[in-house]
Amino acid sequence: MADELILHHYETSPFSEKVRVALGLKKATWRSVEIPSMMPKPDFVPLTGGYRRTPALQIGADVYCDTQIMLAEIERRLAAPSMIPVGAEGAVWAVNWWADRLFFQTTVPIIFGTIGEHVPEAFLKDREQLSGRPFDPNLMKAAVEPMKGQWRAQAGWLNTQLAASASGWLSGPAPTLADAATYMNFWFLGRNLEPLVEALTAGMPHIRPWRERVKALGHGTPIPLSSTEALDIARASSPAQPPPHDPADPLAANPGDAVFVMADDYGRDRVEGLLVAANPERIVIARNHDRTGDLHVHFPRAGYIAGRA
Ligand SMILES: N[C@@H](CCC(=O)N[C@@H](CS)C(=O)NCC(=O)O)C(=O)O
Repeated sequence: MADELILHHYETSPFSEKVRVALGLKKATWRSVEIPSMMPKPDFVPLTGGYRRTPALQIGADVYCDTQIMLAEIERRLAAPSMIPVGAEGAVWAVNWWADRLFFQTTVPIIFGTIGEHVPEAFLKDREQLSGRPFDPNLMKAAVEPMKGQWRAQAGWLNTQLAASASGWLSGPAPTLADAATYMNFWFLGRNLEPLVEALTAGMPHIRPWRERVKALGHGTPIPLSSTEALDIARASSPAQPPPHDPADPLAANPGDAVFVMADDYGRDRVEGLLVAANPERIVIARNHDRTGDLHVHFPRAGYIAGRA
C-alpha cells in the first residue's frame, strides 16, 4: 500500500533503534527492509539519491533521510499517541539534537576504543570512508577513559531529570521523543558493553528502571519486505502533497531550481535534485531514478547544508 511506513534499517544500528522505539511508542504496524551495514547499498541509494546513512523511511514515493525528519513525519502521519510532550514541543527537538550529536559522539569512541580490535577490517575501512578521517580503534582507545567521565556526566543529567519526574518518563506524563532519542545511546553502549553502562550509572537509581520502561515499549509490528519490493512500491506510487515552501527561506531558491543537500557532519554525500519546498523544518527535493520513478526526498535543515547546484 502506498501509505505504508517502510523502514530501511539494520538490527545493530542505534539510530534505527531510536526509530523502532518511536514506532513501538506509536504501536505502529510497519514494513521492515533490512539494508547492509556498509557500502555498497545498491537497492538503497536509488531511493535516497546517494545518501548512505542508516536508517531511512519510505512512504510510497516519499523518502525521509535522517531520523530527525523521519520522526517529524511519523508524528505527522500517526498523531496518536503523540510523542511530542505538551509544553516542550520545541525543546524536545533540542534534546534529540543533543542525543544525536554530543551524547552519541561520546558513546562511539567508548565502544570502538574498547572493542575496535574485534571489529572486521572492512567495517573499519567503511567507517573511515563515512567519516572522512581515520577510524582507528587505537586512536579511540586513548579517548575511552576521558570519555567515560563525560558519558557519566550526561547520564547524570538524565538521572536527575527522571528523579524529578512523577511518570518515570523524561518529559511529561507519557513516553516521548526525548525518551526514544536518549535511550539510543544506552542501547548502543549496552548491547556492546552492558557492564560498562552499569559502572557508569552506578549510584543513579532511576536509569535502569527507565531503560526497562523504554525497552518495554517494543518496536510495534514490523512486517518484512524485500528491498526490491520497496523499490517497486516507490515506482508504483506518486509523491504525496509536499509541505509549503517558505519564500523567506535563506536558501533563496525557488521551487524547480536545481539544489544540493548534504550532511554537515559525516556521510557527507551530496544529493542533487529540483527544489520542491524549503522551510525551517525540512528541505524536499524531486529526483528520478529508473528503478523508482519520481521521488520526493526529504532532509531536515538542522545538520544539513543546502545550496544551489
Ligand atoms: N543524523 C543521522 C545519523 C545516522 C547515522 O549515523 N547512522 C549510522 C548507523 S546507526 C550510519 O549511517 N552508519 C553508516 C551506515 O549505516 O552505512 C540520523 O539521525 O539519521
